[in-house]
Amino acid sequence: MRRARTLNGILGIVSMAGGASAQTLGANLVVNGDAETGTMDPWTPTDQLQVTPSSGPGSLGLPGGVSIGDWCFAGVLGSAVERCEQTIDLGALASQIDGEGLVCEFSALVQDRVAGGGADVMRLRLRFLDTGGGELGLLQLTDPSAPNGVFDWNEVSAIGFLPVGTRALLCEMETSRNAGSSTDAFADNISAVLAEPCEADITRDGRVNTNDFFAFLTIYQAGDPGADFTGEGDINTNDFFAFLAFYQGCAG
Ligand SMILES: [Ca+2]
Ligand SMILES: [Ca+2]
Ligand SMILES: [Ca+2]
Ligand SMILES: [Ca+2]
Repeated sequence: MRRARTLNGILGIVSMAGGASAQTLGANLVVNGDAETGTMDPWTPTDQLQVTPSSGPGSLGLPGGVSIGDWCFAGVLGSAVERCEQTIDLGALASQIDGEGLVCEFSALVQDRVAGGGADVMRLRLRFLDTGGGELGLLQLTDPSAPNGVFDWNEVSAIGFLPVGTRALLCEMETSRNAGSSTDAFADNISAVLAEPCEADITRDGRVNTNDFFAFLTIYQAGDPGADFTGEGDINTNDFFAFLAFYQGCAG
């Protein structure tokens, strides 16, 4: 049986009645993910990647209305492979993560550079950690398009449910260099946002699409308790229409 949801739940709008949770959901949890402090704080270790003026990567490929501000992240000088990270504590959200579940969207701008056949590469990872620091899963972002000599930004994102037991996020930046002394791979606008899942996300992958429609039909026809969207213990056409309302509110 499903817990009846409010319209706020349908639309994915965060209730403000949940204290710390309400402030956390819907907000970017990555601190200084846009490099605009002009420093690496709070990324550690601080002697790895660097903030660099945004004139370096330029603005080619930026989506309309998206700005990289004055600074972005880059490997620049240093080791051929450089890595830094920050940890985001989710202890206050434990009951939600292990109960109804929370969806996490990880997004950023990335720019790899390929010149002369070699690639300088930026990799962003968001690892889902348990209380002991063990990894339960991850989301990863890379530049999907880096033609030789074309130095453009790509906006990338990945979404997924936080595994039960997730208590922290570990956000990592890693660059690797093909040759020379400077790594020309960039990142900016790094964001990790948590949200309540849509009730119509039957497949629990963070997205609502026709896969969920067919998954609902399957459990509906099978009389599965998960199809009881009205929550009264019976499965009938009212549940079908209740599912449709959630589906139409979330699909897209
Ligand atoms: Ca920036
Ligand atoms: Ca690119
Ligand atoms: Ca889905
Ligand atoms: Ca029902």
